[in-house]
Amino acid sequence: MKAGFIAVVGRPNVGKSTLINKLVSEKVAIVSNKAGTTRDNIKGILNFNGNQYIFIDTPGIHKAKHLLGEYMTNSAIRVLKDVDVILFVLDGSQEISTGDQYVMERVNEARKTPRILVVNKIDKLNDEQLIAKRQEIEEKLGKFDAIVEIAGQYGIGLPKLLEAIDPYLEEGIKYYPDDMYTDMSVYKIITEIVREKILQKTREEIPHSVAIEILNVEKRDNGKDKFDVNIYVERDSQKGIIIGKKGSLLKEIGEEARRDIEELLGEPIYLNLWVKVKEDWRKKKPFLKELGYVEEK
Ligand SMILES: Nc1nc2c(ncn2[C@@H]2O[C@H](COP(=O)(O)OP(=O)(O)OP(=O)(O)O)[C@@H](O)[C@H]2O)c(=O)[nH]1
Ligand SMILES: [Mg+2]
Repeated sequence: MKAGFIAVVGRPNVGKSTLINKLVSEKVAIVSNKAGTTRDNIKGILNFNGNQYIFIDTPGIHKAKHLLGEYMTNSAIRVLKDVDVILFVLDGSQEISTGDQYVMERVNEARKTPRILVVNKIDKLNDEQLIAKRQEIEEKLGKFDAIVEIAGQYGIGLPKLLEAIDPYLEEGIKYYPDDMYTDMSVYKIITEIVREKILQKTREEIPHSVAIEILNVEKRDNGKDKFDVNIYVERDSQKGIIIGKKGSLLKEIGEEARRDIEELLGEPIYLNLWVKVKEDWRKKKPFLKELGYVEEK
């Protein structure tokens, strides 16, 4: 029996959350094509071949422009020193950028932690491009304890990735029960799924301007709990967009979120969504605290 904590870091949108969902075969982390989808560290746990792999999904590391962004980047950086190994994930289909180098600098600050470079999205590369990518990595990022090429979304390269992680797991330890695949609470699952649906159905500034909070939970005699959920946006105009024509978009968000939540919880629920405006909430510390976007001390 071996076990270990594995930080999954990288710049936004490289596919960290998609990879973790695939590894644990459950949807623990929400995913979208918008940078900045993940806002907190979330654990995804895989028990495989007698080993326990505890993956920590983190927000994309970037130069923050507001308090929420600062919290997000700090959450990712904070775990680097406390894990057994770091997976530094790159989008292999894009040129290595200053954004990736910024992540590399943060990884280098956690000097003692072993690091594996994960080149993701190789489904988009041909053989020639892959060879050029290897060269580019050596020139721009230097050496790693291991380099693994994968396409997380399609499960390509994942056995090799687990093999590369194995040497860094600790002998004789197990941290979580076998049937546990995440550390997320029911509340967190609900708010994250609602946020995912909004991210997937809106564009531009809306995905980043949304925060979700559970207002009220009512136990019903029929066993179906009713959740009242607030969706906060920063402007009146955003409220109109999320509600949509005659409430059509909000209805769609609610129905899809409910279906996903019921599947994850294994029981039916009622889900009521409300949209409220809270100006510039991303810059307001007390509100960020209320939402749980505060650093654990
Ligand atoms: N072609 C391809 N696309 C992928 C792959 N993995 C992820 N993607 C896509 O990349 C986008 C971002 O995926 P996420 O998993 O949300 O990325 P992330 O790194 O967690 O992003 P943040 O949470 O914003 O930091 C989504 O549109 C995914 O479908 C892959 O292996 N191949
Ligand atoms: Mg993510």
